Amino acid sequence: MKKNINQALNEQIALEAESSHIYLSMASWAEKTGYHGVAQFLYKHSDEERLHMLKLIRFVNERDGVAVIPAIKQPKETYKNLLEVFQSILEHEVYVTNEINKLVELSLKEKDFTTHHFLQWYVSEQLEEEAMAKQINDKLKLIGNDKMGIYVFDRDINSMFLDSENTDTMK
Ligand code: OFO
Repeated sequence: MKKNINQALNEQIALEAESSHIYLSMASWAEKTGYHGVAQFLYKHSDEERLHMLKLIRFVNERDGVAVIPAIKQPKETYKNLLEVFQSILEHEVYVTNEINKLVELSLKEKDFTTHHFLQWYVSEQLEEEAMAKQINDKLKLIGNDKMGIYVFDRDINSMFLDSENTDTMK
């Protein structure tokens, strides 16, 4: 594996680790605030980001690169409300998608077709994650400050959104 590809993949490993950490912090905030459904959803989302990191680590090592296990900075601890949480998630996922696109571009430039093929899984995953984050934000905007709406949202978020999520992360 070329050095610049290895380095770019290591940066993505760090970003997936950071994503997992951010969602873990959000999950903990939601749990403490009484949004138990949202907490469960975010704990699961954090676990998935960790699996995305692992998938990259294993790919880099299998291809004779060197995967670097990153230090992770402490994420934000408190949020104003659920809308702030899910708007941050949407912004973060859009950022991650841009980073994946840059990696895809680099793999093509370097004619590393194996890495290019491997990255297609991340391209699809980001498409799903951005769409889901956008849908959740739309719902929360409709609900506004309606307490009953928030109660139902928290109760139903896992059945509404987790079932459709990708479950073949490690394939
Ligand atoms: Fe790793 O899937 Fe989003 O960030």
